[in-house]
Amino acid sequence: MKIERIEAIPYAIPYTHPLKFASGEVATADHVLVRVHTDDGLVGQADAPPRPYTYGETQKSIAAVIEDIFSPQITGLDPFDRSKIHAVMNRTINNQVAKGAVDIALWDLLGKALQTPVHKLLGGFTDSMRVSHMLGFRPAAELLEEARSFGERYGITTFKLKVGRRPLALDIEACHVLREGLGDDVDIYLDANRGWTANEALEVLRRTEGLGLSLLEEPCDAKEAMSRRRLVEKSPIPVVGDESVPTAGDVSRELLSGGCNAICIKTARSGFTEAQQILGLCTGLGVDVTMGNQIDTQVGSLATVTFGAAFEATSRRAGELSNFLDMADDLLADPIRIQDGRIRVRTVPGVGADVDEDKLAAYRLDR
Ligand code: MUC
Ligand code: MG
Repeated sequence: MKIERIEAIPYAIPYTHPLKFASGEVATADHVLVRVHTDDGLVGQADAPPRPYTYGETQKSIAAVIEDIFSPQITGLDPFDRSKIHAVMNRTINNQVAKGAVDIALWDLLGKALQTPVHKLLGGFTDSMRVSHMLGFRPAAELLEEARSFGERYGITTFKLKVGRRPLALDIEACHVLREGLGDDVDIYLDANRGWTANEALEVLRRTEGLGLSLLEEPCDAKEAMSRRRLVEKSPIPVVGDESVPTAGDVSRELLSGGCNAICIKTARSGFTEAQQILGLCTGLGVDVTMGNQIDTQVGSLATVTFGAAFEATSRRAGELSNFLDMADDLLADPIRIQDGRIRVRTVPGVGADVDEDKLAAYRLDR
């Protein structure tokens, strides 16, 4: 079997409720659907969500690097020769989201070729993941209403609150209102997307003491290494590296330099192959991991479930899997259902993210 070509299809689907956070805002899913075709007619696919404010990639840059650089270099290779394919792609530095999507599309292809669900190829630990819902910037009362309604409708009991605002009192109030309104059994954790300084983050930790917040993600810029290390040393809760750790090399640098002591794994920027390397590194060092969301569509969320459910360490915590609920529509032919706070893996060969071709035709931007 040989790779015949790689397609990078740009498309746009609006959000009904745009997500706002410290580093940006998403009002439209302006993503790229990546398809790897083989000479015997198999197609593996994956979703690439550009996040220019996080990694510098755009919809156009992802489509261009895949079609102009990766596709000609990879065409003719056997899709089972993943190390060779990665060595070829790694000649181009960065472009993590483009590489991640090609990697997931390759795994999808292998699952189809082997007639096996990819969550089983990866590890097959369990068949579903608990869902964590991400709460964007909104007034505290609206946040509580949103969390309550997601709890009632979907059985979700874990919430990640986007913080990193100034004045700090906005986020501090939101933490208090959510804890008081949701009770002690709900897991609440924070993600500042580098919005604060280390000292501001420490002040927030002091002023939310006793609320039982479980994690603090990317509180300040990890490049400010000295103050970040001081924050990690003083924080009573784990400090999670997210956008500072897209690769296994970044993970080892940040853990060794004390820039974080827990790691967010995102399949959208690490694919399944590098996500496995990151997971191995963390498991070996005894570092906790979370399964994050890059504001994914249903196609992307299914990739996260496929990976997260495959391993014990990634199944311990609820994965961030519900951003797609705020989109006006999606490409997935058989929509994801959240039942009792969980999303199940697909038991079909591959990742199981089959796309509705009529919807793709309606939302694609290249025709
Ligand atoms: C997150 O966890 O930070 C926001 C930007 C991005 O790249 O991912 C999201 C969520
Ligand atoms: Mg984050």
